[in-house]
Amino acid sequence: MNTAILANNIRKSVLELCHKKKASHIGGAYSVADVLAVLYDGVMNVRSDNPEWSDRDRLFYSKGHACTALYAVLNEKGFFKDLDLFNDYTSNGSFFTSHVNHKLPGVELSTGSLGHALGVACGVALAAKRQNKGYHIYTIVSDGELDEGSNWEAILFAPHNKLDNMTLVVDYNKIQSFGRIEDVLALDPLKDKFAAFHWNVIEVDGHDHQAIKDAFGTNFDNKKPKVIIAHTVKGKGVSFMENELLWHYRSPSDDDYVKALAELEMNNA
Ligand SMILES: Cc1ncc(C[n+]2csc(CCOP(=O)(O)OP(=O)(O)O)c2C)c(N)n1
Ligand SMILES: [Mg+2]
Repeated sequence: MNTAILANNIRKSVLELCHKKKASHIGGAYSVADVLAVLYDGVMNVRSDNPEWSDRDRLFYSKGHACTALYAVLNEKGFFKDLDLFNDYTSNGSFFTSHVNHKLPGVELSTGSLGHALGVACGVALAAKRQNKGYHIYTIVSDGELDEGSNWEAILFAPHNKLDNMTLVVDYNKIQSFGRIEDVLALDPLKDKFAAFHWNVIEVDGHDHQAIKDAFGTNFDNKKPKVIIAHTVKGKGVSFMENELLWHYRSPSDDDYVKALAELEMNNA
């Protein structure tokens, strides 16, 4: 399966989950779908048949509200062979909670209270360095999430400790829950801010799979951590959801579901 098909399958699964369970956050799941597809299609060294393998690469997925995209890619990659994502998502007693749950195979950290995963990732990266472990630590944060001060402590900490075994991805979709980033709390010039904090910075179109792959593959050899600022579109993949604030919280109606699925099916034709 190529990454384009994987990304489209992620989007179809997300649609199914959000429609069937009347769940939110489809917009943020769609903006990050391509980054996840590339990460899990050969960038990250993980084993679905042994999710706790000690030398695995780690992903700390901080934007836990957009759990459907992470659950979808793990499902596609065979991490949930003994589980039933589509039936059990948000059901009482299920680990498929509506924010990311670490009790699921392949999930490192429960997230949903924004602003925590990058600090945890720094700790794991520091431990890996001290133990001479070769695995890589990935973190994905959303853009609105960068309003949380805890992120900036971690952004200071990582270069100070020469954590070049870390890669951070910012899903820069320019929209948070109640408004546009530039209106609520502007981040630009984001690249300059990371550079001033001594990170290696790469900016990419977060829907261009080759560009994302190249960014993950770029090594700087200067002991600094790397951040990939992925310029994305909230709701990417379904025309009437793209760049629309509404789709942060709205779940697809029956009519929306049919229209959205028709668009996604066209990509597989
Ligand atoms: C600490 C904390 N405050 C508030 C919320 C409520 N909340 C859920 S998503 C969100 C913002 C979503 O915008 P963004 O971070 O840009 O995510 P994305 O656009 O990728 O969905 C907020 C404030 C939360 N989950 N955690
Ligand atoms: Mg956002």
